[in-house]
Order: sequence, then C-alpha cells, then structure tokens
Amino acid sequence: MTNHPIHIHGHEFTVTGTDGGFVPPGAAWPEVTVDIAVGQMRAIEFVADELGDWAMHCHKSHHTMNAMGHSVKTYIGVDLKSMQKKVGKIAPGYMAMGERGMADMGAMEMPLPDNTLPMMTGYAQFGPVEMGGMFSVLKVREGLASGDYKDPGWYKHPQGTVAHLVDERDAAAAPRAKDTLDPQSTKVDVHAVKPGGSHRHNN
Ligand SMILES: [Cu+2]
Repeated sequence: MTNHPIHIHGHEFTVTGTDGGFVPPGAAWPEVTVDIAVGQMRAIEFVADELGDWAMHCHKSHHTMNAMGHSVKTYIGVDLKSMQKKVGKIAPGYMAMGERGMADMGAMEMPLPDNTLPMMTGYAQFGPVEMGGMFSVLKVREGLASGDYKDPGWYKHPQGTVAHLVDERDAAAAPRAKDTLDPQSTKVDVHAVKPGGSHRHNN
C-alpha cells in the first residue's frame, strides 16, 4: 500500500488518462515517470519508435530489489562479511547479500518460503536481470503486428553498439593530463561536452 513512480527508458510518454477518464488533449502532459498513488490509475501513451529492450519499472529501488519490504535496506558497496559472521552465530546459514547489486540474488534461484514471490529472477542476454518486483522489459521491434504479444526474443544490438571490457594489452595507452601539460604553464586543456541538445531520453 504505497505509491509507485513508474518510469520507462527509451521513450517519453504522455499521461492521457486518470481515474476520472481520458483528459482533454490540451491537458495531457509529457513525462518519463508518473507517480501512481495507492489505488490510482494512469493511462500513458507513446510512440514506440526506439528499437531495443527497455526497462519499465517503479523508481523506488526497494520495489525492484526485494519483495517490496519497506524496512529492508540496500547494501550496495557495503562489506558484509563480518555481519554475516556475527548473525551466522545466532542464525546458522544466514546469508548476507546485495553488496554488489542484486545479480547474485537473481542467479541463485533458492527455494522460497510458502506464499512468497521471488525477489527477482530471470536472465537476459547479458546475465541475470538485476531487478525484480515491479519491473518489466519493454521490447520494441520493427514490424511487430498490432496486438501481437509473442516474445520477439532479446534485441539484436547492431555491431559496435554494446559496451564491453577492453583487454589492457590491446588498448592504446590512455592519454593522461600530464601528457598535455606544459610544465612551465599552469594552463590545462579541458574538453567539456555539454549535455542536452537532444531531448531524447534513451540511455
Ligand atoms: Cu513502487
């Protein structure tokens, strides 16, 4: 019983409906996140024209990282070894998790207590999907028929568009600031890229 700021990647949408019905076109507003209170409904509309697999999810991180328990903290970046040891003394078998995000949890697929939904599960093409709960994947493809909800499979990224680790031996030496510095001068060349320009929300 809480509100859910629902967010999609890759597209802007228009909020076109509330519980009172569809709003007049002039009153619809552009968004990428719409907060939905308890018991509320919102209609959103957008043109799905950015090809890819896009996250559609609640923007409260604990709603996508556990079974929506509001008193559970996230532990990203925290070294939990000593805590695991201490808690393990009174609760044998206790597992501290979550310090590296939730991929470990997604990969584990451990047995669950009765009447409990999995915190997260499922793999995508790059490994475990690190979100669960109020999270889905929006698959935008060319040529999908209207009303065709068959799974089109994972998006085939055009060659050269997927980030990957570069082997240090193959990589050219990264330029360092000192290489471009005149030792006699205190001037430094700075190259800044101003964000914006395009208003696309597709990262
Ligand atoms: Cu939520």
